[in-house]
Amino acid sequence: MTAMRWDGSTFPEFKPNCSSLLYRHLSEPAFEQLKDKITGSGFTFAQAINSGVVNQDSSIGIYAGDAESYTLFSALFDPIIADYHGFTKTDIHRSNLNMKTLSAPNPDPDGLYILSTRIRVGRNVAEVPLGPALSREQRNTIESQVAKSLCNLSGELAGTYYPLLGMDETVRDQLVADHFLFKAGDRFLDAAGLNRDWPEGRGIFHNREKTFLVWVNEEDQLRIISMQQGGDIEAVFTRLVTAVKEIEKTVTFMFDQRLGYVTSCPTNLGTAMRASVHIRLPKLAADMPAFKNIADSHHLQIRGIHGEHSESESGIFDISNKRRLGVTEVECVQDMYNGVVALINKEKEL
Ligand code: ADP
Ligand code: IOM
Repeated sequence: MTAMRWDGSTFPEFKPNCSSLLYRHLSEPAFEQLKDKITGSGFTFAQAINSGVVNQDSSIGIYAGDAESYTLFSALFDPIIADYHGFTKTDIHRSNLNMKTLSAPNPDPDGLYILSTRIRVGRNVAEVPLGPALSREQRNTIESQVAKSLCNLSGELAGTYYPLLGMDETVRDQLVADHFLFKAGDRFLDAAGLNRDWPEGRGIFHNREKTFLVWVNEEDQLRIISMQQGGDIEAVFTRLVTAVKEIEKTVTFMFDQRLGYVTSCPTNLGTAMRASVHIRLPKLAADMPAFKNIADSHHLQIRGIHGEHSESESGIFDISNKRRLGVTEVECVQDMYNGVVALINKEKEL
């Protein structure tokens, strides 16, 4: 796989229909100030914004290669972070994993709208660069350390690690189609340097029921996932919190006092949590302005049925919390729950 590259020496050209946060916040003076900066792990400003320059349909378009990227390139990261999360320079990350403070009873006990619920967090290992700046050896070491830690989990979390290298293509395609595994060849990740040496160093761990899964070395080094059919959000959250606490006993994650868990994409900073439902809303789908209005007022993001950059099918959408930094984990799930209740009420009304 050869990633597309732009040479980074002159201010990038943006198409008239480009609406990425990179386009919105990259001024010519900021570009001149940043273009020759390079982090301690050798990550350049051109690498940071390459994805958004070559993929002009990016929603964000910028990636960090290490924790230092967020300070060295702060003239661009800070306004993007403020725009996406509503998080300013004086704000501080907050965490709350206390299930008792969440109020999210199943919003669809009869199973008329919600097909499945999924909550994931992104995590990266402390003391090494993030995915876009990792060397092949560093990536492979992370894979073996993380796989070893995961294989020691017990009870409901016990499972098996399946490396992508050597995985049968039909097995892999089925895991992707069933929404368990990340897809190959994502052009946004490719241009961010996240698909180098593919498929080496990547894989998926899951328990027997596929209700607890961990992606290894995709956009983040770990994506810890809890998911199941139906709308029992509290059960999904409880399993996720248990799993994260267990993994933290053996793997130290990259963490920053202000920005929380450090992730390669600024949208995932803080909690790195995306709580979503796959939900059937055919009537609202026919009235997108009303749909978007409810989504915006509840800080929700609307994705298609195969995740980011995919389309909806048969009136089914992926609805999740948008803000992840400056809000706690409980608030992320509460945002999703409150919004989903509002969407179901509107669908019933139509
Ligand atoms: P991420 O959630 O890690 O940001 P994506 O948006 O690409 O990444 O989603 C990854 C996969 O998870 C996709 O196959 C998507 O359809 C699936 N997915 C997301 N939410 C749900 C859900 N509530 N139920 C089932 N699958 C889901
Ligand atoms: N998180 C990342 N995959 N995404 C925001 C890419 C983009 O559209 O810029």
